[in-house]
Amino acid sequence: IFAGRFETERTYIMIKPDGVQRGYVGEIIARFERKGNVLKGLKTFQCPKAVAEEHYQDLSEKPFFGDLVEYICSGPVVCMVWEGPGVVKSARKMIGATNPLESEPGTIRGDLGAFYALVGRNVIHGSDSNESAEREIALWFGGDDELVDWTPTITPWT
Ligand code: 3AN
Repeated sequence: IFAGRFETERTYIMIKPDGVQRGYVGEIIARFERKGNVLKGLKTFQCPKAVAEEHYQDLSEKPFFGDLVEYICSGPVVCMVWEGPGVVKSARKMIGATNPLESEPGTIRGDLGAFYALVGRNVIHGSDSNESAEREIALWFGGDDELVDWTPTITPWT
């Protein structure tokens, strides 16, 4: 992929139980595809408590931690690995602010987040750094056999 000044990198994206149950899986995948990112891993997953606790380990002291873990485990999530130039940052921009009430129109949370929902029910997760991305990919995917290393044969508009 022609990456210009951006590194080609991977990020971990997860559609949370509210996003899955409200029927946004296709819409969200379409947005990442349209941006030119490459899908390297995809699965539905019923998250065990231990995995959610490890994923959110940095928030373990927060008052909402228990509720957050319960919410992530309340129904299936869709786990994805997307690769692209600068994808960690661009995905965060596409996702929007944590609170759907504050996220801009045009972002996933701004367009799809429900205004009546609690702040944490925000449809989607995206890694906040390259280090988090690699940690989260290793946590949510059971090794490289769950990921496919491929490059599109046609790269449009280069
Ligand atoms: P983001 O997902 O935008 O990176 P973080 O990393 O600050 O946001 O928070 C991680 C997750 O914790 C959020 N996605 C959200 O589900 C939950 N969370 C954050 N702040 C709150 C809060 N005030 N109340 C409940 N859950 C929260």
